[in-house]
Amino acid sequence: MINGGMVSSRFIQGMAMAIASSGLAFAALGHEYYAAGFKIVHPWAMPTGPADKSTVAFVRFEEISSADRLIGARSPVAGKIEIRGPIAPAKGVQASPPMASLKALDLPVGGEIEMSQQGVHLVLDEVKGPLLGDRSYPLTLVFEKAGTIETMMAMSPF
Ligand SMILES: [Cu+2]
Repeated sequence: MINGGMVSSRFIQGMAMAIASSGLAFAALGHEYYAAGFKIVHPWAMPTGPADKSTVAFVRFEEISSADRLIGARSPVAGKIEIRGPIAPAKGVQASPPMASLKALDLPVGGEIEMSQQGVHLVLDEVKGPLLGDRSYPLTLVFEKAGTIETMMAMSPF
């Protein structure tokens, strides 16, 4: 009985450690969501302070096997979300191209799309903040073909 008790408590300890370390790996590698034609990796946004009314969010798309377009996003923590990105300058290359609201973000077959501050990203306006750095909040992504996919956005790039 005593031996059995010790074995099982060691076993439980081992399980707890395994769960803890898999939790760390999960956080480090980022969370993922799957559509039939692509993978959504680690949606995240910048945390906000009490006075902030807007913030930016980023998503990565990988393993795009069927072309689609991101056509919208929404979240209960923002009044509206805009897809924003650089518009091609009329001629030449500028250090920071002007940004504009985009109708859609193309997901081409074989492509890998990484949103960024200088590239395409999401702008959350009318934020019902503060959005705290150690939390996750719902982010719904709307695609032309894949439809609506519910994700959670972490408030950290990692
Ligand atoms: Cu993640």
